[in-house]
Amino acid sequence: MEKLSAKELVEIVEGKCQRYFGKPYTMVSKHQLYKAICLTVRDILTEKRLAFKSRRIQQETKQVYYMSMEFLLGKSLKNHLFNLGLTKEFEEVCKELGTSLEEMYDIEPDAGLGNGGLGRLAAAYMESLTNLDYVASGFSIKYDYGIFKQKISEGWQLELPDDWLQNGDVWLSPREEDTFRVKFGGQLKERWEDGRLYIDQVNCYEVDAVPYDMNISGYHVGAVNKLRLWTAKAPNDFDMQLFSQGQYLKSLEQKALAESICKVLYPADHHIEGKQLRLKQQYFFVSASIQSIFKKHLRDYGNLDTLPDKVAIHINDTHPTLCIPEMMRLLLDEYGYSWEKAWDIVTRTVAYTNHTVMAEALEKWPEELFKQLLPRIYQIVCEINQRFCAELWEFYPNDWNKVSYNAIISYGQIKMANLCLAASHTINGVSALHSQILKDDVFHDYYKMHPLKFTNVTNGITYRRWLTMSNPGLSNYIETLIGDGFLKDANELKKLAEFQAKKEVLDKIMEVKKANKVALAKYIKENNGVDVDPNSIFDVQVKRLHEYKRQLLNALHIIDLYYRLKENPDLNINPRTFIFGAKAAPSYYMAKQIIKLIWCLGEQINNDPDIKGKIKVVFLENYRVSLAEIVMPASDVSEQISIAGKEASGTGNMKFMINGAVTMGTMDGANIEIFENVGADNIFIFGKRANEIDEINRNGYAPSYFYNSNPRIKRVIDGLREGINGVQFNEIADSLVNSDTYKVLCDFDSYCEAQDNLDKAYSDKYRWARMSLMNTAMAGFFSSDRAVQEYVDRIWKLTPVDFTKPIKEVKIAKTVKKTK
Ligand code: 26Q
Repeated sequence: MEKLSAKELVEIVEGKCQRYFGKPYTMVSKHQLYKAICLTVRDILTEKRLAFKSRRIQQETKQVYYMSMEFLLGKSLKNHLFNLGLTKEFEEVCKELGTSLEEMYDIEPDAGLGNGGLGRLAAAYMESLTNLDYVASGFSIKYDYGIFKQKISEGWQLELPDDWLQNGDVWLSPREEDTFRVKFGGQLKERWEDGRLYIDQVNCYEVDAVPYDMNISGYHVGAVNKLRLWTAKAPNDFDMQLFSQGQYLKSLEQKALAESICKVLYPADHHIEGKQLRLKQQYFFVSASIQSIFKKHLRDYGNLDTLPDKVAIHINDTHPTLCIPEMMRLLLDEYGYSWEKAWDIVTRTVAYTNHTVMAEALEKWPEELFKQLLPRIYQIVCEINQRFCAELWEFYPNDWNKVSYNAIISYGQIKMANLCLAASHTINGVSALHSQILKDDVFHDYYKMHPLKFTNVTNGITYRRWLTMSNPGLSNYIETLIGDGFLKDANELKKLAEFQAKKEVLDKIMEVKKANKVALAKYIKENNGVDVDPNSIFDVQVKRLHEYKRQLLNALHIIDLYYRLKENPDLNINPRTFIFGAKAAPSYYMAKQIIKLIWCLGEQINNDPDIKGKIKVVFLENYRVSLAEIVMPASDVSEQISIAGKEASGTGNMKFMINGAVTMGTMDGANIEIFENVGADNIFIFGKRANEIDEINRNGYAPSYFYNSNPRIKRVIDGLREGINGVQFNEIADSLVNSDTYKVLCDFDSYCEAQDNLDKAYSDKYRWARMSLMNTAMAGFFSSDRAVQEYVDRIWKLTPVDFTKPIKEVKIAKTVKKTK
C-alpha cells in the first residue's frame, strides 16, 4: 500500500470534518479535529487489515484467539502513527490545520479496560503478534466504564467513573451483522429428534452481543489484527413482546438489566467476590466469542473437525474459562458431536496461562449460583468433573484429599483453575520462578499426572512504547550509538554494553535522565503542588496497591530514614524523592489505609524544615498507562519489593529497567531473570528467598519478635501509633505486630541495608550511570516480541502470514456445512 503524503492526509481529514461534523475543518472544535484525525488513521488501518485478511484466507493460516476480560490499551493515536511510520506526516497535517499533534494526543483518554499487569500484558501480546505477522484476534468486553479514576482527598482514595468512550469510541467500528445471542437462566427441556437427544433452554432471558472492532497495529509491518469488544443489548423482539402486553416499565427494566452486563470493569484484582454480574460478564463475552469463532471457522473450512489445526484459543487467567464448556455445548447441542469427539477438539484447541498463586485470587463460584444462571453449562461442567475425578481417582487411588482438592466441583464450589487444567493442552506460568511454583505447589498433583503439559513463558513488554515513544531522548541517543536495529530486535540493545566505560556516553545518559526528571518534577509541581529536586534520586514504586507488593515496607523505610534525619540533620545521604502511584480496589480497607499513610508521610516530611528538604514523598494520583509513560523515563530506582513467591512476574519492573532505572528488589517473579540478565553488580537484591519464606511459614512466624528485639522497627511502629501528620495508624501497626502476613518486618533490616548500599552507589556518579546503561542494554529479553514467539513455538504453533507470496483474487465465503 502506498504511503499517503501529508497533503493527501489533510484532504482526507478535511473530508471527515465535513462528513461527520457538517463543517469545514476551519470551523470544527479541537475535539472534532481529533476525531477526524483518528477516523483517518482508523480507515488506513482497516484497509491494511483487509489486505492482510485476504492473505490469511488464501494461505489458510492458523490463528490465535486471545480471550481476556481485560485489555489495558492506554492511548492509541501516537502508537498507531509510530507503528505506521506516519508521525512526521501527521505533525505536518496538524500544523496545516492549525493545531499540534501533541494537543491531539492530549485529548485522547486512556482506554483503561484493565486493572493492571494482566490487562496490559494482553494488549502487549496483541501488538507483538501483529509485529511478527501472526494472525490473532483479541476478545473482551466493551465496558462503558474502564478502571475508575482515582482522586485523592486528604489522603483518602475516592473513585470516579471513567467515561472513556467520550473520546475513545473513535477507534471502534460496530459490526452489527455479527451479533450473537447469549442465554441465561431458565430451565432445560430434553427432546428426542431423529434418534438424537437435544437440550433446549426455555424460559431463559436472552441478551444480544454486538461486536465493536478495534484495529491492532504492529511496527512497520503489513499485518493489522483486531480486538473485538462485545457490548450487551436487549433483543428488539423481546422489547416488543412486553410492550404489546402493556408492560412498558417491565420492558425497560429488562433492557437496563441486559445492558448492565457491560457497564463496568470490576476494579478488584487478587481478591474475588462471587458476584453474579461478574459471572454473567464472563459467560456473555465467552459465549459470543466462541459462537463467532465457530461461525468463521465453518465459513472458511466447512466443518469443525479441523478447528485445532487452524485455531488456538488462549485463556488469560481463569476469567474466560467458560469457553471450555461453551465449546462443548455448541459441539454437542448445535453440531451433533459425540462427547469424546467434542472433548478431543476442545482439548487440542485450548491453552491456559495462570497469573497468580494467591489463594484468594483463585476463582471459585458457588455451585448454586452457577447452576441457576447457566443450567446447561452447569450440566456440562458436572460431566467434565465426573470424568476428571475418575482420572484423579485412578492416579491417586483412595486419596480423597487429593481428589477433592483437584476436583472441579467440591464442597459446593466450582473451581475454575481446575477446569482449565482438565481441558488445556498447555498450562504456563509467567516467570521462571512462578512456573516452578505452579509445578511444585499450586498445581503439583496435576503436574505429576501430566508433566508435559506445563511450561513457562516469562512475560514481556511493548518496549517501543516504553523506550522509543516514551523516552525519545534516550532512544534517539541509543540510535546514534548502535544504529536503529534495536527498533526491530530488542536484543540489539546489548551492543550498548560496549560503551559502559565511556565517560562521554555515561554523561550523556545521565543528562537525558535529568531532562526526564525535570519533566516529571514539573508534572509533580502541577499536580501535587510539591517542589521536588531533579538532582535527587527518583525512587519509584508504581503498581496496584496490595499488601503482598509491600508498599508498606517502602513506607516503613522512609519513616526510619526520616527519624534518622530528625536525629541528625547532617546525615550524609543523597537527597531522595520517594514517588508512589497505586490504585486500591475500592473495597480493600487496608490498601486504602496504606495510601493514606503514604500521603500523610508526604505532608509531614515535605513540610518539615528540620530535614532540609533531603527527602520528599509524593503520591501520584490516578496511576495509569499514560502516567507510566512519564514516570518510567524519569526514574532512577525501581522498587520491586514483593514478598518472595507471590508476584507472579511483574512487568513494571521491565519498563523501569529498559529506561535505565536500577531495581531494588526481592528474588521474586521476573526480578530473578532481571538479576540474571544484568548481573549482581547492576541490581540491589535483598530479603528472604521464596524457599526461606516457605520454611518460615512451616516453622511458624512471630512478628512481635522483631518488634521487641529490633529498636528501629519498634521506633517506626510506635511512630505509626503516635501518628503521622497527626493521624494514628493503629490498624496498620496491629496487623504488622500481630500477623504480618507478608513478612514486612522479617525483611526490614535487609531492605534498609540494601537501601544504604544503593545510596553509596549513587554517590559514585559513573558507577551509577554504568548500572543504568547496563540495565537498558540487557533489557532486550523482556520484549513482548520474544514472549509471543515463545507462545507461538511452545503453545500455539502458528506460522506467520507470508508477504512474499502474491495475492490472488479470493472468494471470501466458502460454503458452510454442518457436521453430522
Ligand atoms: C477475578 C474475578 C473477579 C473479579 C476480579 C478478578 C481479577 C481481576 C484481575 C483477578 C485478577 C486480576 C489481575 C491479576 C493480575 O494483574 N495479575 C498480574 O499479572 C501480571 C501479568 O502476568 C503479572 O506480571 C503480575 O505479577 C500479576 O500480579
